[in-house]
Amino acid sequence: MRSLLIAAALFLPLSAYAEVKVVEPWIPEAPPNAQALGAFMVLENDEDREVKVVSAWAPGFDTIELHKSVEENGMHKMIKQDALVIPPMGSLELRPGSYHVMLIGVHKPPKAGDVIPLRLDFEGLPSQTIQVPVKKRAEMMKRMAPMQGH
Ligand SMILES: [Cu+2]
Repeated sequence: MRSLLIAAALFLPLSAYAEVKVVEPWIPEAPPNAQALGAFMVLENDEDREVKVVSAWAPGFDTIELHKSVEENGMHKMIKQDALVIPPMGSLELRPGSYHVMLIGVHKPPKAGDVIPLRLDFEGLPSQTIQVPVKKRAEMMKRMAPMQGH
């Protein structure tokens, strides 16, 4: 029992510095009159406890929220989330029609080829700033199509 406790204590500092892996982040190119944009990515969690994104920030927007898109009675709507929860030893996919980071109040519509620094704030872990490329929506949707339905 005593050796177990020591082992647990030794592992604590390690997990405190573990980072969430962000895979293939992207933001769709904005139409000229866009008021808000979604940011999409896959968040991977190697820890054996859930990890939460509780807020986000990027320059060039009035405010940033965490959202989930849902269909209700044929109506498309977005529901503000307190956190995006990445399950233990699992991943959370942010994609059109589901979870996303909502960039609201676009100061200058970003174009394909731009890169936006996006800071993700985690509960109990250091924040991470990731570089998110802006891409043409049609291209990305085509690439994602084979991935859907599983
Ligand atoms: Cu949204």
